[in-house]
Amino acid sequence: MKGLVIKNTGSWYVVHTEEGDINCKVKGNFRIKGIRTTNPVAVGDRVDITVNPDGNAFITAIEPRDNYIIRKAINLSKESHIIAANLDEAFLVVTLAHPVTSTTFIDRFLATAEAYRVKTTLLINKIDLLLEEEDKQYLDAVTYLYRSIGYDVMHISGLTGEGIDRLRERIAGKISLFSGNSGVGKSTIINDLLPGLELRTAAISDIHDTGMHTTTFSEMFPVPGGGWIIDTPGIKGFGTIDFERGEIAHFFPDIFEISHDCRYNNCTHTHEPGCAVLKALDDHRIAQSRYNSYLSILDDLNQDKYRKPY
Ligand SMILES: Nc1nc2c(ncn2[C@@H]2O[C@H](COP(=O)(O)OP(=O)(O)O)[C@@H](O)[C@H]2O)c(=O)[nH]1
Ligand SMILES: [Mg+2]
Ligand SMILES: [Zn+2]
Repeated sequence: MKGLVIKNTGSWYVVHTEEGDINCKVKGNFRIKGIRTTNPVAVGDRVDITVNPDGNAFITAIEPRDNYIIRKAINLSKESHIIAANLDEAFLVVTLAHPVTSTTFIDRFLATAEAYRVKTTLLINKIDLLLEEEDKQYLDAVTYLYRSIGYDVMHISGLTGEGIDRLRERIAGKISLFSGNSGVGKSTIINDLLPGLELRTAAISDIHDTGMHTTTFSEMFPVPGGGWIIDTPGIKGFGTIDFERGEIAHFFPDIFEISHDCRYNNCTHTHEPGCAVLKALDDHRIAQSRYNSYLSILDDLNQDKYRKPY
């Protein structure tokens, strides 16, 4: 029987089939070549399952994935966790206030999504809180920056419902991943989109004070009329995969475009003479925040190098 993996609780997978949702275990070895993952099967996987006469059900095969997104484990075990597979689109929920999402976080997410070829839209939530002229100008600047790079940017409020109808149209019939820091309003937005679901939402103070949101299991919810939403609770950092030093710029479209004019084709855009990126930074044709995010990934690689045991 064919099905769709809609939940992963660690040892069990819930598979959605025409005969209902079935709890399954995994049989067989589905490791991705060259990557050690904590979960061989991921939410969003299209699978074959077999139900034994004793009632135990097993996932026996996974269809090839169109794409997938991986997060490195927080520890140094070099293991990765597949967050979700077969995505049509990712929505990164960010807030400019309460809490502030850092541009580094945004850019690292976008770069990782570029690497996996997952189309990403920025959802700027809690715009009901941006009332001062200064806040509005900052909203405009952030919106302009990411639109000019080529990303879709939507302004929404999970609280007032502003922009939610447009978002509902966008996700119709698609598999959409929602991600973002804790407290930005993911659950609130998903509840707006899927009435009746009633995911737990939390006051920001709760999140900080009680250290909740410790589960990292993704879950898929059906959209009325077709499509699925994938919620990724508790994912703080996102990415980063094992970028190659010379490859990082490929995933920053604004930097990549200009890097064609660098004198050396192995330019890291940090110190090299004739670097078009450094020149563009000087001329404000590349945003300092984007360049800083680029450097932060480069820096990770340097640190990793020192950490490796050879
Ligand atoms: N002012 C305002 N608060 C919001 C909005 N969306 C969510 N919140 C609040 O932000 C807090 C965190 O929301 P939650 O959905 O739990 O965030 P999550 O951790 O990303 O799932 C809750 O107190 C929500 O009521 C919004 O658009 N405007
Ligand atoms: Mg939540
Ligand atoms: Zn350069």
